[in-house]
Amino acid sequence: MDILKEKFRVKAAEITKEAKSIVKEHGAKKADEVSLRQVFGGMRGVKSMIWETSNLDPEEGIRFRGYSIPELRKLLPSRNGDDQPLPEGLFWLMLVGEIPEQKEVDWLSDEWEKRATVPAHTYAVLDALPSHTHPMSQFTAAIVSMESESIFSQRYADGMSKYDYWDATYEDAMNLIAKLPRIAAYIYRKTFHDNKHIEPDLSLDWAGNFAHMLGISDNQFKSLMRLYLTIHADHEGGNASAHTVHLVGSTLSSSYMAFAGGMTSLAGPLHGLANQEVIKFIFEMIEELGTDNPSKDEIAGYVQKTLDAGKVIPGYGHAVLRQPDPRFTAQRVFAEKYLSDSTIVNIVWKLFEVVPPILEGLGKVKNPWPNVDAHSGAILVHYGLKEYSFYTVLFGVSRALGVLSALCWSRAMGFPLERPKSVTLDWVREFIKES
Ligand code: CMX
Repeated sequence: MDILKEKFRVKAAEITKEAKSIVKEHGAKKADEVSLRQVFGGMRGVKSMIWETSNLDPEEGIRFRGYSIPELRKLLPSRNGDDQPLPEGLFWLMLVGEIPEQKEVDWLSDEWEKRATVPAHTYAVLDALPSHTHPMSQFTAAIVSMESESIFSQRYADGMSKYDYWDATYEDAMNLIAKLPRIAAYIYRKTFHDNKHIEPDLSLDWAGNFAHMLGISDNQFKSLMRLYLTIHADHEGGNASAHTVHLVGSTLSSSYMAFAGGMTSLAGPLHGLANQEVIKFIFEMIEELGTDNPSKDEIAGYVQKTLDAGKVIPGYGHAVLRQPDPRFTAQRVFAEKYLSDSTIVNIVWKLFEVVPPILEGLGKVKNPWPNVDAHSGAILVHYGLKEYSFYTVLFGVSRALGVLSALCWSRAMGFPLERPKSVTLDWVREFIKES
């Protein structure tokens, strides 16, 4: 058994025992009450699942196993003096709750490299799709096509005991995460660079090699990818992509199917696709205003026009957060260090000054502040990754780390099929009469 799997086995046995006794002794205690507003309003805030890998505070933002992003930037191992953390370290932390040592992270980089070969038929599936297929649809199709390799599905068909589900899920999670950068890079080079692919550099780490295969050789871009793939990894369990993986996974479909479900969810413009929408919005604004150095007044006018047309301002607002997203701030810190002269980054910073008061003025937006998607595209454009329809794939590669480590926990803890209750409007009418 590999070192990470053995650590997970021991932790999971301990926590599962504790969880069982909590439910036995305290199972009747009320964790929440649900209002009709929540029933109609997308279940905001309803406490309804266990998610160990991260937790989101409305004011403070995300903490991964108790650590904030600035803390992780200091504590997680990095590569040869790079000042950004390695996503391998975050995966380790999310899976077993411990900050790994450098040698453990190096082991994980090597382990993922060993598991990274993508089946030939997956490339054939991608090649069969028309070139105008959105990169997120390509990404999802590729993931579904690899279900044929699922160890969980094979072992289940052979009659696996439920006590071994976690083991097969761990194997699938590790294999899938290992392969995602190659698939994503293949989609990018096929769609935007005449199908000219770049061989992996086996001496690099997971994110660095991904940056290399995308075809951007700048070392700063490798560093950015390490940061990017770390901060997008997890945002507790209730967000749409994570919750989808949790729901689909609860049916015992494989990690491949559950993760593909999560990716279809991430591909919506109110969620992960907002990262492409932000850059599209900025490009269209530059075009309409006829300048890449617009004044704050010009930006305010364009924002107002967008709202008047019944559209949202992408990259702003959040279902849980009530402050600027620390993932936005982490990217801003990176950009302040390396990209303060970038025209497009400066537009993002001006939007940060202009948009919140306008959204606040609408009197209905609960969070007028920027989210993670408000900043990411501008940095990518600076390094030459301008094809914004690809951006959500980058988000998806990162999100695998959180949702698949959480799926290992769901399987280890033996969580049942998820099945909340829906009600009809007739039920609501009766309920109102009676209450
Ligand atoms: N621009 C314009 N209007 C906005 C807005 C924005 N950025 N954010 C919220 N609103 C509006 C809502 O559309 C809603 O209007 P109606 O009452 O007319 O329907 C009202 O304000 C109240 O919404 P809310 O309670 O503040 O926000 P929700 O929890 O319903 O929605 C979110 C959250 C993210 C979908 C919303 O803020 C939004 O659409 N933002 C823009 C898209 C975006 O950036 N999404 C990415 C989120 C991060 C991620 O998942 O990656």
